[in-house]
Amino acid sequence: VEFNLTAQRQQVDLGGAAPTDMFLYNGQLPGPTIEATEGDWLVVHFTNNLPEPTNIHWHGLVFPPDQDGVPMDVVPPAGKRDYAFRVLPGSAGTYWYHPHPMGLTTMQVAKGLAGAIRIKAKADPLPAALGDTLVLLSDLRLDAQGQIPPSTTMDKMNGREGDIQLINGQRPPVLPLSLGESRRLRIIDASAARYYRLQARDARMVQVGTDGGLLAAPVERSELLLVPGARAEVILTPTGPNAALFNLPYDRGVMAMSTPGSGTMGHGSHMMPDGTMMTMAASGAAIPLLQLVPTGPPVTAVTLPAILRPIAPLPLAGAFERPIVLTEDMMNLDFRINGQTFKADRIDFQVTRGQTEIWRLENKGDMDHPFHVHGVQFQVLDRDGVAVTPLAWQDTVNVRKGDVVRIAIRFEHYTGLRPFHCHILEHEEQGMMGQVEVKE
Ligand SMILES: [Cu+2]
Repeated sequence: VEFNLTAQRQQVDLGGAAPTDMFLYNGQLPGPTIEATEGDWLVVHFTNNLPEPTNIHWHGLVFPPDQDGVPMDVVPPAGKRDYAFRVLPGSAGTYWYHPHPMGLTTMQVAKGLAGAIRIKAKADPLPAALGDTLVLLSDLRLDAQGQIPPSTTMDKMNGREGDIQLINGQRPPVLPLSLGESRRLRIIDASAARYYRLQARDARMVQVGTDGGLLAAPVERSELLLVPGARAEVILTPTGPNAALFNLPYDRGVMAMSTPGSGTMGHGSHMMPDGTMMTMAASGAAIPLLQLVPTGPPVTAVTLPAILRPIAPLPLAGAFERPIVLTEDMMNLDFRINGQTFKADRIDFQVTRGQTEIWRLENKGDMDHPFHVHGVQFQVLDRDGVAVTPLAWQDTVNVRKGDVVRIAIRFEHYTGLRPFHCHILEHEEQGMMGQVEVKE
């Protein structure tokens, strides 16, 4: 399956004071959806028409490291390269692509570079009558001139959130869906820092998939937390007249400025070098993300299969438990893994191909961090000692402030270097990234 992708600078009329200077794939917001079937070879002919280096990371897919756009492996302005890899059998699911160049990722994503990847199954257990709708969540910030401003110091601390929440580049989106009619949604959090605490109102939400494809069985959800980089597949069915998908407030520990002397220093507050006090920010209001609008009379819901696919637990006997500690240094605005900020020429540790390890992710900071590993799907074992169910394949897991999350991880197919990092892009750029070498 072949695609041509060009990253280009473009003026787009977003209804602001002036056309907005954006970076887009093939002139589209979001970029074109890449579709393939598990087992296919995927070939992408990429051209960089941006005025700066860029590359493409295929978030969530398992493929050789030399086909990954990792921070130092960039395409210069006016440069071209092909990315080619086999989409492994068993990897049907929802993925996405975005740039990952050293120090430039946040702003390139903020300016519009992201797109969805749909990997179809050879035999899909979900009925085709459910449809298949991509929901790519992103956000946008425009200044008074209608432009996308550079990140502020606060963004570097909290991660950059735009105040305009978009679905598939649109606002406010509607989904035609009649009472009782079920729709399969593949939801992608493609924002640089925004958490989505999704709640269906006047509608039923059943989760059928995570980052790495389908769950073993459908699970009914009253809410679902999606963190930057992560995906979920859900079946949404309107049950009442005001059906909508809402985004509820979630406290991920972001800081807000307060006037000097207005509060007392406590857990979660920081005095900045200029004397400004930062304290935990209050969370916002619930906002409707997606309205479900009936197009006809009520219909009978499609029955979901009770079993979707088998998921075998990774073998844990004799697995090495590796401590990975996440910390924040607010004074220096850096974010660390095991006490160190990212160095491109440092290998943080080595693992053996095919051997399962347990990574013990401990967040000693005041903010949540969504932890992502390139080129692998892992299983979350437990959170603060409590088993996480159901068993699922993930490449991104939220490590809440104060939490210990243990994951079982096995690099099965390829050797080489793999980055792992916080998917709040500013945190990654401020150092919260490392490299594991997978060796034979
Ligand atoms: Cu982080």
